[in-house]
Amino acid sequence: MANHILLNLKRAKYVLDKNWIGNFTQPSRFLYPHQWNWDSAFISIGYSHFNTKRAITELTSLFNAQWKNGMVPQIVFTKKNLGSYFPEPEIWQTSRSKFAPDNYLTSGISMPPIHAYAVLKIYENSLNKNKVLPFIKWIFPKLIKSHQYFYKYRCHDDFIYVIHPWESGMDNSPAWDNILENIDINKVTVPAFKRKDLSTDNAEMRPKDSDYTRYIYLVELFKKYSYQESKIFENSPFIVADTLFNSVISASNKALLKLAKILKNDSTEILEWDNRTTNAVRNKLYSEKDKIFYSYDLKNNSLLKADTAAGFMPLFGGIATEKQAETIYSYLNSTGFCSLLQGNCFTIPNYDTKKTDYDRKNYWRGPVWININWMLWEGLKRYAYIQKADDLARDIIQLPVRFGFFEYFDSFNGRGYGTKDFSWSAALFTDLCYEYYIKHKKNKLSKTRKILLNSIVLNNESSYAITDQKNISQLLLTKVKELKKEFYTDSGTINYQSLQKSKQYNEYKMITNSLRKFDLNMLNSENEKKAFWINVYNTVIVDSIVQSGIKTSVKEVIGLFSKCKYNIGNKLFSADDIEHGILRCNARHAFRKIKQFHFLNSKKKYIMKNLDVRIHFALVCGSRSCAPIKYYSSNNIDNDLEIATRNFINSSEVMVLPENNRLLVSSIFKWYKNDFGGKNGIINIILKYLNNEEKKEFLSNNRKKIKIEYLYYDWNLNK
Ligand code: 2M8
Repeated sequence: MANHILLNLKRAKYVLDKNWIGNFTQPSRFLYPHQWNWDSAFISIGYSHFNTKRAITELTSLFNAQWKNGMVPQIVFTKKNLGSYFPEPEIWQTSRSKFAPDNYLTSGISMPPIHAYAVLKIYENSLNKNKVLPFIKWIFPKLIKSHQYFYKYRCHDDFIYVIHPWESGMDNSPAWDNILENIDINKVTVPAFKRKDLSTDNAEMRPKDSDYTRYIYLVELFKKYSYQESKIFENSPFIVADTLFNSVISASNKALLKLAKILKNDSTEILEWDNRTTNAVRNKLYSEKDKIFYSYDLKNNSLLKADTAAGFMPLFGGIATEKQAETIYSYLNSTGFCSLLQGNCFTIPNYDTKKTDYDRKNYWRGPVWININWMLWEGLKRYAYIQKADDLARDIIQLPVRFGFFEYFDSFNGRGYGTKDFSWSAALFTDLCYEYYIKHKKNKLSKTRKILLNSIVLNNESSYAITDQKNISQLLLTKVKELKKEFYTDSGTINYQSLQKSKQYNEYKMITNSLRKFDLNMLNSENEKKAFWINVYNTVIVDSIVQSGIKTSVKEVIGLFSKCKYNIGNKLFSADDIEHGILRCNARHAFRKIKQFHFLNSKKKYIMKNLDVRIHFALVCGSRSCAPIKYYSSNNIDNDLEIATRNFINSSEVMVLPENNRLLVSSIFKWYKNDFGGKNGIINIILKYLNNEEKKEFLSNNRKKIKIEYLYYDWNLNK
């Protein structure tokens, strides 16, 4: 595991420790000094990996302040910090409600109920499940009660509705603009107030005063009706079926089902909730034309057409049908939201960057949020959009590593905005590091890591498919194409499990066996050789993974690249032989001191005459950070390598950040720095292929000033 991950995990822990005040964690020490509803859930997910006790205390504190009707409040105030936030208890006056808790000061609204989801994570991540069980038993009825509250008091046409932008979590989302603008603020008296969230340099990141007037207008209205739900529903202008909120409750319903199973409790009611929400969202909030889900204004019976990240959240809730998922994915993975091949942006901004009112700094109107990315990451995995999920995960990790644990980030230059040392950024960063590195290392690698001491010949069976040598390479490539069609997903990843069991793989093996009789002298031109060896490299890797039963990462087997070999024309070739020996013209492996082929090695005669650095964007080492796998033909090899290189350089593996004088690039550039010709060579190749003219100009004018940093390499399997 990269050292910088360990170092930054420590930093994340430091942020959480600093914000921990004994029984809960402040979202941030100055801007948000009390306990927040969904923040606590996200934070507890971070703790669940290294401090179960704290994760439990965090949620226990929140649920201790649960209202008598089941509502979990948006804010639980800490007496000793009163006076530093607005609005505080004297504005909320929650004692006007008969349901307010007796011994706690809280606000009078709620937030997206992600707690059941968090509780399940705490259980799943705990090393001693029996120790956690009493907490699960304690909190389960409270979680049920909190969902019952929504389905009983806050449900209309099967939608759970929110009564305040603060309840949605996305306070000043463009989705609320119309409703807020149309509020006649003279209907309820709004007292004079003084905001506490503004400092000398953050006004452009925070909501406007006119928004705050409306926020407080709504609070005054709630007070006027003593927080009675039916009165609020009748009289308030803000009654919204929020797509994010309904997706979150749906994800939590599904978590509740799992918790009920663990506790052997009845789950009929939960199932019924989940069906109601799922059907309502699927049928009424989806716009096939706009490729997104919208929130719905229940007062005016109209969709709130703002293309925000909330519109993709039905992936997180497991609500979208496969067809809907496919459609919204095509928008989620488009340039408006920083697509996979776009490059030079961090994914996903909270609002379509192409909209005229997209605002890269203003919170909830454009920047990238770690919690939203995290939920979408979970959702994308649920629907098997693995490459995109990894892309989001990478940015959840990269952004804090490069720019600090900020509240939100600029999608185009990564700059952190809002408050510093923000708790959920640290917590969810921690979660992803554990998911991608630590757990993987502890649970999977250490148990299964094998060392290959002797060579394994992968094509060593007696069955041959062909006797006509001339056709072998052609056939092999056709078969690769066939396998690709069948088992490689659109995003370039491979479904290894089904591949292994397939008829096609058996047929493919018969061809690889025929390679034993292949006469390498038949490869005449450099192009023929290049295409042949790239394809063989990509197939020997697939075969090595399949045959050594790798489950999570090529790192599970030490020696995979050097000991798994193909017999080709009676000579054994490992992936290292092909890459460093042949294609890189007998160079050194990135981590070794000597050249691949010893001076007496008979394979030296197959070495390419010239190194074509573009091979680095075509060789697929079976990991998530590699280029997507493709078939290369000798006729088109030049063009194909041009495309592969252009795709790679314009993907998120290369980021030019003028504001910071930084160039973030894939670790491939670090390992093969010499192949590229050092720092200058790296800049040259990027300049040659980069599409974005502005960034190109910056790069060429600032060669000396620019600092190159390397992105972390994800060695997890590209399955
Ligand atoms: C922000 O909202 C609070 C009000 O709840 C505020 O601006 O004062 C939002 O980002 C919200 O989602 C978040 O839970 C809260 C605390 O981090 O801050």
